[in-house]
Amino acid sequence: MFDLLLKNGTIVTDTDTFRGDIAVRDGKIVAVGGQMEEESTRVIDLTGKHILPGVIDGHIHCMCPFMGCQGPNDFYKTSIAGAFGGVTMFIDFTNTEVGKSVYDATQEKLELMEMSAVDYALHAKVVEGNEQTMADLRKLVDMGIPTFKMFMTYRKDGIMCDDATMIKVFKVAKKIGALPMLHCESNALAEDAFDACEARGDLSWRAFAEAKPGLCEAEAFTRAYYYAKSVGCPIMAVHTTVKEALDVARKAHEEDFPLYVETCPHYLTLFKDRYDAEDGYLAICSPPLRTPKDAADVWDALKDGTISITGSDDCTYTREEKSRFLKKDGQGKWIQDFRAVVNGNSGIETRLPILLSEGVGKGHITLNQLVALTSTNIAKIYGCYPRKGCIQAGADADFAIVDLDKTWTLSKDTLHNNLDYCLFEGMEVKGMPVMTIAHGKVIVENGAFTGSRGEGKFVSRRLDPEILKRYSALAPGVRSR
Ligand code: DUC
Ligand code: ZN
Ligand code: ZN
Repeated sequence: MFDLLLKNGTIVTDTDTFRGDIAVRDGKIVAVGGQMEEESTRVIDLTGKHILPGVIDGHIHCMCPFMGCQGPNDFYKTSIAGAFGGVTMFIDFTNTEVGKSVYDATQEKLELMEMSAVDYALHAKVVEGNEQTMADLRKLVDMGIPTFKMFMTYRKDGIMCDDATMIKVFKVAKKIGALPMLHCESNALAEDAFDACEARGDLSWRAFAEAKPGLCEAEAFTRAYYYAKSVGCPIMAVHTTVKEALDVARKAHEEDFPLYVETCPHYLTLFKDRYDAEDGYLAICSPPLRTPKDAADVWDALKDGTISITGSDDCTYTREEKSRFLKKDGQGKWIQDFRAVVNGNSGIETRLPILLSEGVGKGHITLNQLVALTSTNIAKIYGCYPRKGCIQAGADADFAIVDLDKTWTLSKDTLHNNLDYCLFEGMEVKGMPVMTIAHGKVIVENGAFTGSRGEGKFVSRRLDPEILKRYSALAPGVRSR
């Protein structure tokens, strides 16, 4: 007797696509294969639908006070929005501050996350390199938190790690089997450019993008890689947007160095002309939006395997929050000052449909690559595979069911977070998550959320030593491309 039987769907993994049934008992997959006729409490006929492993969002910032703002979504709301986008697990970051231990920040954040309707895990954010921090990092690995993010910029916002701290963390991470994650933007270049903008009296939204060009990202990316290489420590470079950086990754991969790369859908579909609009402040995020040519380079890197994962970098702030520290002129127009705008945008719900439509639909990536980029590789790199990220007996019964033919329009009115705008407003997409299943329970069906607050559980992670050692452990075929 099964609890759930998914019949007649097309099963998609990172390597295969095949017709078959999936049987679930006690929240786990118990069988995957041909026609199954055993009795089941619930049987769902998925003829014409594709069954993907539940989407994992390894990069969100929820309930994260930043630049004087808090954001309108708590973890319950964010998990609901995610569920509508096929997300069955996400990973957030500790709200570490200078003078507050990363261990205490971990306990606080885990408490906030308990309301989530889907499974969750945590990365530690490191902002200083004292003895206490280094001791805490060891404790965190034992608690199943083996990934540590460092910001190479935002000095004035108090969360930047200086180079010496980065190197220290790399050394500790190497010893304890952890993976440092880097936000790569050169603080020196950014601060200098911001000062120059102020001096010439141009703090427009557009000037923001020009002040942090690809070079600002590539310099930090290259520096992080050189430090990592010199220490012999693997790293993950998040939200990567430019070819200069991707070419550095390609070189690292030729040497089989474990430099992993993430990008986000907004760098593939939104461009810096958004900053020319009066409400361009809504699109202020870091790194900034770039050009269609940059996006084409990023698609190439998704296709050739240089980029291993995608994340949303979901970091939501309302219109009021985005403009909280701005003033208007006599004509009611914004007096533009990009420094006063909190950085971040939403994406947990839109990541899968955008990658289905713009990526698979337009031939940039295959459906199997999409599965790797939205689930399997994330589980592998962040240490929760094969419990997560795959469709095989023994794994958690987490699925995103998609209808590849369904077209719809992205809009704040149809998405499920508490935002009063959507940067993708009006974008037509083809391919839609129509049902989400977490631990064998249907949590989104027929356009309704059927999950429950607090049903998500903390996922303790342990990194695969092979993936920490060599890039080819993740992507065996990729180096011979
Ligand atoms: N970038 C953003 O846009 N928001 C939050 C943090 C970040 O790195
Ligand atoms: Zn970042
Ligand atoms: Zn981020």
